[in-house]
Amino acid sequence: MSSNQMKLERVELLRLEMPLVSPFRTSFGVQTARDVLLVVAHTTDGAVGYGECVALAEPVYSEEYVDGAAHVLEHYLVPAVLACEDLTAARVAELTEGFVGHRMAKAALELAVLDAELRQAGMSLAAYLGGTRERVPVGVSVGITDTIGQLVETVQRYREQGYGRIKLKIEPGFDLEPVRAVREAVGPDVPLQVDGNTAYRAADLAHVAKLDDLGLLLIEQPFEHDAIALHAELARRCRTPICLDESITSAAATARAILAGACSIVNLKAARMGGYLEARRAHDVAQALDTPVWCGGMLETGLGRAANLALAALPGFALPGDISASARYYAEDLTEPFIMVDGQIEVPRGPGLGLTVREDVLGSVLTERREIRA
Ligand code: OSB
Ligand code: MG
Repeated sequence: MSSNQMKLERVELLRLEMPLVSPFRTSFGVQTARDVLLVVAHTTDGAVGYGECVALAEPVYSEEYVDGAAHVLEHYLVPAVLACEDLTAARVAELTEGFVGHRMAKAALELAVLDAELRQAGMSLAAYLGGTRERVPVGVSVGITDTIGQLVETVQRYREQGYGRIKLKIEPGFDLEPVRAVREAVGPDVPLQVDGNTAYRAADLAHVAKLDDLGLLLIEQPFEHDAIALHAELARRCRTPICLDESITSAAATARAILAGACSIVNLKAARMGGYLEARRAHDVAQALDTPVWCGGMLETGLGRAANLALAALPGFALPGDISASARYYAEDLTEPFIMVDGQIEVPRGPGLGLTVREDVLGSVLTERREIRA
């Protein structure tokens, strides 16, 4: 075996119930806690790696959901990888490509193997991916509220905490008026963007295009994931850049969306496209097409956020990411807490994800543990 090749001895699937500091409402519904699935890879040499699966509890952001991800990992993906005698993270995608879809589950497994590989090699994930920055600018994603007053108050609280860029979740019935109220409250210079999470339909085109008057940095995914032509038509009607999230399921999908004129900015989420290695390829495609990217989030714990910070250290990440400080999500994070300084968070430099799991916190939120052996 060459030096970076490994064999897995066992894989643990951990389920955690992490209470959120405040409910997070999108057009998909409300989340009050994060139902986290962690993949822990143990190699025969004693190396350990962690991968956080970002699938939500219900199949509303994409077809994946956390019970389904746990099932496909236990019965299909993990056995395929456990059987490999000369494993590297780069091989996980080919070992599991016979199983269709399940990109978030595959991404979590690949990340666990990659973390183990890099911890063994003493290299950080940022260095492995080709990150060039030591800290990255971040923003905050603000959920839908019952009243416009509550939204303005929430945004002002985040502004006081130092968040430079604000993203507002919108849906039909909660869009022009609340966004205009926030714009008036924060003034013309604060970078503001919106995210429709696929809640709008073709008949809403003219209405969505009215967001163009609000001085937004970008409009994220108002229409369904496969509505490429519709997003391209919106882009023709707006000066505001259109950004896609749910549509971007691979590096190839990144190229297709950009070349179709459906977006001029891309929200990169590694898990949505099957892993950090595919996300790196999507970043390179976007760079080749002169299209800026930024790093999206899925309310990750510190482990998933460490990986996102490493990705966001790449040169094409020209806009602040949805990578907020630990305190925005969890009273007790799974890792040492991430802190924001001057609107930026430091990229971890230790081997692999570069952080340790706080076993006391893990013990207090653990709801289920399964082990799969070779
Ligand atoms: O669309 O970016 C999204 C959370 C869950 C599902 C989809 C999205 C989000 C967020 C959270 O916006 C951003 C974050 O993790 O801070
Ligand atoms: Mg989004």
